[in-house]
Amino acid sequence: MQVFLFLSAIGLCWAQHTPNTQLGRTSIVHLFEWRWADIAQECERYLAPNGFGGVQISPPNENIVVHNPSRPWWERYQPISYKICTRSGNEDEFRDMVTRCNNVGVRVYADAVMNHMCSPAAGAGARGACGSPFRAPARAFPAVPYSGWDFNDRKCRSASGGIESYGDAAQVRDCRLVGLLDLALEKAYVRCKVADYLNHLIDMGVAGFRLDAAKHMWPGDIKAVLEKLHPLNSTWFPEGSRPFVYQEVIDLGGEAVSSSEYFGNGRVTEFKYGAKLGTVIRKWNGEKMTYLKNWGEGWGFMPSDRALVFVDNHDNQRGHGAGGASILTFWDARLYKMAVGFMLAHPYGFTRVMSSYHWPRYFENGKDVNDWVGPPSNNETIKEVTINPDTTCGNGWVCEHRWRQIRNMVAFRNVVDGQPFTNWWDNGSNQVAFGRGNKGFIVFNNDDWSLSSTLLTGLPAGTYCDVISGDKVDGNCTGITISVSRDGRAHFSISNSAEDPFIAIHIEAKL
Ligand code: QV4
Ligand code: CA
Repeated sequence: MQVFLFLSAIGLCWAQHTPNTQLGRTSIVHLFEWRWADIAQECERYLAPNGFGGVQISPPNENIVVHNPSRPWWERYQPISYKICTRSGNEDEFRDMVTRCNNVGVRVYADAVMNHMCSPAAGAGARGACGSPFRAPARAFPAVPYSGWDFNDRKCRSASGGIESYGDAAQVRDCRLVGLLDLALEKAYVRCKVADYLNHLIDMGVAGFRLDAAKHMWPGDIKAVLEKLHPLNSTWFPEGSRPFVYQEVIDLGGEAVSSSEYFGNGRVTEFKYGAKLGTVIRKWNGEKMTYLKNWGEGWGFMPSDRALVFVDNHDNQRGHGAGGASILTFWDARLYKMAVGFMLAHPYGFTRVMSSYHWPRYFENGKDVNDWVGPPSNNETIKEVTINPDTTCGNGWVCEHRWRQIRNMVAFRNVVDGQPFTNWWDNGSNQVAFGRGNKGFIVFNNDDWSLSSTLLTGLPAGTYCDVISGDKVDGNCTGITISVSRDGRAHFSISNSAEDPFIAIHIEAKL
């Protein structure tokens, strides 16, 4: 019995919490709405050389086409079929991306939309991005095929057929999320169709899945689909590897569905993380960085080995989903870099970095009326991600993952992987510092006055390059340097008006 439990933990559960990244690569990046051709190049030219573990991609299956008046990003969360055919590219381009990324050790995680198909609100004449016919009011999706029996219309118990109360778990799972036709995942047929789609992606080499709208699916139905999945492609992964699974469940507390119900299937998104970190770094509600001393489970978050964490995601960076106004994004670049720096230095959770595109954000009565605007495009074709001479991105792509401070903190996290959280220091306000064993140390000044302190870093004696203000290039530092004495102490000065009021050093940035 014990042996059986052990084996099933390894075979069915345990492996799905581990991300299948290459050893020493500890973060992934969401390249939101990028084309497969650009991701393939980015894996080779940037992600692999800079130690990124993988990429979360936008949903690869055929979606509805919406003109709103031009095409919103959110049309990709309205499936029409499981053909690999979207504005990001076709199946050949997808296969080429996965192959090229895997060949340089960068994993691909697909955003899997399996809770629903499109909304019938899309009127007559609507089409799929690949031309597949469908009639949503009749529940007809012949390219799968799905028909009326494959949806939860009879099972849902709300008056409108939509989710009316998040206090009722059955409604949340069986009724329509913003009108989207809810799939009957209790049916063997539907489970098979979804598993066939995911297996198609696995066979091409993906390393795992973000399960969209997981809160809206019964954990047992998800489990039944996961049990049908193939092991990962043995060209790149050890025999018998299971796909990494992270489930999108927004649990800020106080609802009928909670994150812990999903731990048996894989990791779960910890939405409290970005909401709280934004509140602290903005210094709202009397929060201060000093309180971050027990960040993690001490703040009521889920266990670290179950959490997928991020400062912002494609929804809450534009007011969708949850998290609220405290969420930090590239629009608040100075505070955002501190938040991402803190996340990547801290041992809690498996970390995902956001990479966005610009949109004409415009608030009316507190709401961004352009929250729907899709990626940079020419006549509906997504624009290429161009690279400027200074390594930033052009054509409207923000590429936060290429910002020096963020890129270097991704490397910091790899260097300190497995090291304990040590040498915490704070001034009782918003100046804090901590180390990761004898491998790395980070100091923040988010107060309105300067920081000037000698702190115990835990690092070996030597001169270190601050990877926030600069880079170590050919043995020299392009930013400020920090001298650690033989007792492991170093003096830090950070002006409150510094462009980036934080300093990070690690043993691979020793000069
Ligand atoms: C509208 C009305 C509805 C009405 C419906 C039908 O708002 O009240 O019932 O018409 O008449 C788009 C529109 C939305 C529209 C809907 C259906 O924005 O106004 O409903 O289409 O036509 C994304 C966007 C949604 C978008 C959806 C589908 O955020 O705005 O809806 O894609 O295109 C909860 C969930 C969580 C979810 C989060 C946003 O628990 O799971 O909301 N997050 C994920 C994704 C998210 C995606 C979905 C789920 C759905 O991260 O990007 O929603 O797949 O917290
Ligand atoms: Ca559902």
